[in-house]
Amino acid sequence: MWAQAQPNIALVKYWGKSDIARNLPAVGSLSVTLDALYSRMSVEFLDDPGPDELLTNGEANTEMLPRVSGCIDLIAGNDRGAARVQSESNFPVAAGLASSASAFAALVLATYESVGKTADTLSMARIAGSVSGSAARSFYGGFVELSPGSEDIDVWPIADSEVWPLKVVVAITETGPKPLSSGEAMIRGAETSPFYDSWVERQPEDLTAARVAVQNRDFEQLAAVSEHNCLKMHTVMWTSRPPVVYWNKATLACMEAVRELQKKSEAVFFTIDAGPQLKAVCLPSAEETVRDVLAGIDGVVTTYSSGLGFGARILERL
Ligand code: 2P0
Repeated sequence: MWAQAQPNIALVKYWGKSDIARNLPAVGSLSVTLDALYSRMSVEFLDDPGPDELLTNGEANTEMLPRVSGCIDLIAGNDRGAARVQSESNFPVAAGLASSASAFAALVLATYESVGKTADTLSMARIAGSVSGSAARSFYGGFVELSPGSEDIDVWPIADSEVWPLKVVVAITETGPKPLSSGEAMIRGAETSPFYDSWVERQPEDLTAARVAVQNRDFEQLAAVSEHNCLKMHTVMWTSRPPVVYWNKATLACMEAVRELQKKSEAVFFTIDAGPQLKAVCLPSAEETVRDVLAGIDGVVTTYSSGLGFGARILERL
């Protein structure tokens, strides 16, 4: 039995924690769930208590194993047989493509299924979110909003993918792992960036603007607030001490290309996460042009094109 979840891309970003121990976000966020990229997980419990095992695309993955084991403990307890976990994904991990979001959403669902427990989607999303904040959003499809709350997060879908079928073109500019995890970078930003407090304070107005833009299918408004919110988050990163800069030359070239396309009235905007990849969100009519332009930029290794997809689910067969 396999569970599948897709990565999500935040248009209004999660950056900062209000409670590091419980991994509670300091700000709300709004994302789109992708359909073309996936993580699949299967969890099998053995009779012996021996160490857990994690195979990623068929290879032993000791780096991610402690977080995976900890996540399984939250559902199955730590007095359990060893877990044999297999994971597969069709995109590079740890490259600013939210691989932890889809991986932990799929892992939580696969673990529940394997131990034969049931839980509502929000409870599962909360468990996934306590391991990786963005994973909570991958339980839902289409446009998703997450609200921080003082005790626990709330997360819910605000519009289905069919309601506003936007496209996302991802330009991969580097496939290696990122230099600093987003969790560490967020903590550094909260401690050292002079702009962190106003980032947190101004987040509700960006969330409202984005939510209203989605409700009204107002592409221009969504573009304006998303680019603004993305650049604000990166300003917090750049002004952290020491600074956190995930971009490279090609990231900037992609951003400039998106600006040029906008001048030609193409319906497209950019967003960038904790990595050097640029995600161009566009109307279906602009997808081909956007992909052609981004694929032709020096330093762009490959591009992915995706529609918006569904939340985490169990696969009957692979
Ligand atoms: C987001 N990111 O909203 C933001 C934008 C990266 C940049 O959520 O520390 O790896 O495990 O809770 O889930 C990165 O998220 O962070 C992230 P942790 P996670 O998508």
